[in-house]
Amino acid sequence: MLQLYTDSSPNGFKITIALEELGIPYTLHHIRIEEGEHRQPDFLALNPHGRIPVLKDDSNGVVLFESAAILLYLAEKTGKLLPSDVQQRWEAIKWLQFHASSVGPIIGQRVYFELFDSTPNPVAIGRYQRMTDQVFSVLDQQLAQHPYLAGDDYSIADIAHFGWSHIARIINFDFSHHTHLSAWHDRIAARPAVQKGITLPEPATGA
Ligand SMILES: N[C@@H](CCC(=O)N[C@@H](CS)C(=O)NCC(=O)O)C(=O)O
Repeated sequence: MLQLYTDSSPNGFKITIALEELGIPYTLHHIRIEEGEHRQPDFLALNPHGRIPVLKDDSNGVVLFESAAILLYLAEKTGKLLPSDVQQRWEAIKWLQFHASSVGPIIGQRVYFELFDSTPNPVAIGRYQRMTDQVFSVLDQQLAQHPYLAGDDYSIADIAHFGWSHIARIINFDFSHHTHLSAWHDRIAARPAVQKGITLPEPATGA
């Protein structure tokens, strides 16, 4: 059985969406960040960095943190959500890595400076607004040419980016002027597995 430790948040939704898409059984453990459960010794033993999501595979003892690593693991384990053609496969891995290194962290910093910083910092807010728009523009250009990030096939790259675009919509980090990105978002959001995944363990509120 797969054990998923997660909360209602962008990085967590990537994995609930992937598991719902794959239709494989898993046990969901709700780690409540607001209550500090991600800082408890039991959880730190799984991820010393104290972040969700974490996936544990009882069948072989594999324990993974970092959502991109978990998505790759699930794709490899099932042979799904990652194209088999070598060029498209690496296209998907490239866009997955772009998300993990250049999109998720930037939007995460923007969330902090716009929503949570106790002292408003206009320089940081402006910087992360500009950087967010730059990465949205790169995604928009790719999606102007292809229905999905890796080309014709929906893949873990789309799931990774959707985790954060879903939150961006909720908290009004507007990307509607990036029309291809916006249409891609709506296309992904219409998938039944995505609609279920974003409710687990609870729907995000943006609060
Ligand atoms: N790069 C990590 C980021 C994980 C992450 O930052 N998770 C957030 C929730 S979306 C978290 O656990 N935050 C708790 C904290 O920062 O203390 C991944 O992709 O899994």
